[in-house]
Amino acid sequence: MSYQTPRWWKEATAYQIYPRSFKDSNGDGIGDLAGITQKLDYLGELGIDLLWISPVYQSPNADNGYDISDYRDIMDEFGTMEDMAELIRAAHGRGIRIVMDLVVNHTSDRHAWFRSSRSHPAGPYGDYYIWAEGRDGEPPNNWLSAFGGSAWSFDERRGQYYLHIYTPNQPDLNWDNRRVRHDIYAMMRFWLDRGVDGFRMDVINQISKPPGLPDDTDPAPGTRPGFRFYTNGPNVHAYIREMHEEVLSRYDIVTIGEMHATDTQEALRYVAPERRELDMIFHFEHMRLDAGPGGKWDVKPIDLDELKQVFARWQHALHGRGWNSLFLNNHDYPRMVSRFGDDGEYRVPSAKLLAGITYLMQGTPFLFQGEEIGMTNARFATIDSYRDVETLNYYTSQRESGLEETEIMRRIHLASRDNARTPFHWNGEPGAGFTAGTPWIPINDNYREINLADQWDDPDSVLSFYRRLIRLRKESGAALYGDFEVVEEAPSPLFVYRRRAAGETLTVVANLSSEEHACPADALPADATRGTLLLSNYPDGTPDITALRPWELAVLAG
Ligand code: TEU
Ligand code: CA
Repeated sequence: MSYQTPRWWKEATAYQIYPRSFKDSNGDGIGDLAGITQKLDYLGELGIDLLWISPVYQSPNADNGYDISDYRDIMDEFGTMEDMAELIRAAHGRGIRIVMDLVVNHTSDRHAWFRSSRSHPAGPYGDYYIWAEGRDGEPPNNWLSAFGGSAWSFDERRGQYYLHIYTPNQPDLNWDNRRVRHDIYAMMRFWLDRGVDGFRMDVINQISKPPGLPDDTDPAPGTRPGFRFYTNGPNVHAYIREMHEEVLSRYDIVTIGEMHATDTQEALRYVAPERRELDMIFHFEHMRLDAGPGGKWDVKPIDLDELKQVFARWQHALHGRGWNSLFLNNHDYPRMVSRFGDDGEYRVPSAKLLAGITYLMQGTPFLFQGEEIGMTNARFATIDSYRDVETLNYYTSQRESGLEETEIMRRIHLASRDNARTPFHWNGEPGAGFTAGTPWIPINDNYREINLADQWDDPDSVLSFYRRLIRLRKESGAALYGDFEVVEEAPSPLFVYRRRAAGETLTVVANLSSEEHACPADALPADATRGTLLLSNYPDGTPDITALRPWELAVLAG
């Protein structure tokens, strides 16, 4: 058993808010900061002590706030700087810390830096972005954008191409320019000095591009040209270390880097404390298991053995050497119960089970708004109900290449980011308690059956289970810091693991299938009885731990 240094952010339970869809306080159909402040009591009661709030800065919303036009101001629809100060104050008053989203791989094309860069190439911001000459009227290289088309756009005014890994409205910053980096550090200090408790860093492992911006003639399978060059690029660690020295090390904060295509070995270079870089990363190995050969839209069933292997690999690799984040959904992915569970007959037990197996591993849980009531994917009938730029671009490109409408919509129902972005269901009234007006994106039809008000006093609700789970984790040294071991005697569809700390052992027993399944007695603690049951996802607890019902979860002492 190796040692894990206790830290507040390791023991925290984090909750991601997608502000547009959380709570609208003024009836314009868009969630806002005052709405979040209104719901802090709810979050505190649930057991949340850390919020990650998706971007709230000034933004023209080409990518819902991930395109920032002013880092030092709040988006008009979300409120004012005063509302943000009030939210920080009110949260801190309840013992809840706040992490902002830091989007610094790119800005909006409306940011003052970009406006200046495109009109004054020789001016102070001329080199703030990545500009290059075309090749005979073609872009400088063959890199593709994450959201379709070339990663380069031609700027008439400047007469050059600029790089954008995301939409053309999100030009990539030139991190090789020292002044860019120091402007970003100053902006980070601006927020930390206002009481913010850390950052979730958007695509932070993509900030360093290779010299010469070469063509990618051999992209890794399932990825787009260019991706392998700028993901964990040449200077990324040097820049993050510099950021740590200049900013992060001077505050008691938490940092989480969003890192696609990052394995455990690379992860340790970011999160091993002696490296002085970041506290945690979000990796996506488990979030890519249903991507077929055609990528995220080519959805295939998740292989449970693979999921268990990914979980175990990260638990072992980081134990005693770094710290994990734990999550099964966020604003970019489908709802976890629709994806990893069964959102039909077994929605309630499978939503609980997924939370139980994920958040009892070693790491900091990141709940995504709505999962605590078991919200499901949205299956809007037509494309005009969708808002996400990635989804809309995908629809258009597939129509153009002749794919059938029904097949496109089937894929969108499975994989669209909007699945996670529909408004939170506060109650079963029209508007779902989210808004008194017209919501910016339709509300999922099932809000009358799935909503917080109905679950509040129901001891068997998904919500009540989350309350118990969060408390159990907080009160258990084994759950927080214990080591992790998969119990091999219990093959899939069972997932059984053990957490052990000095003087305490927990066994998590789960059946990830819609059929009953026997659990071998040698996979269970020797004295496993109802008396050792700490948590169950069925109303009556488990009558017999060796005979698991569909999607049954039991957490045992010992
Ligand atoms: O996402 C990074 C990212 O790689 C996404 O493109 C992801 O692969 C995709 O959404 C999966 O469908 C971050 C943010 O989380 C996302 O919301 C932003 O759109 C993106 O960066 C650009 O800022
Ligand atoms: Ca509003």
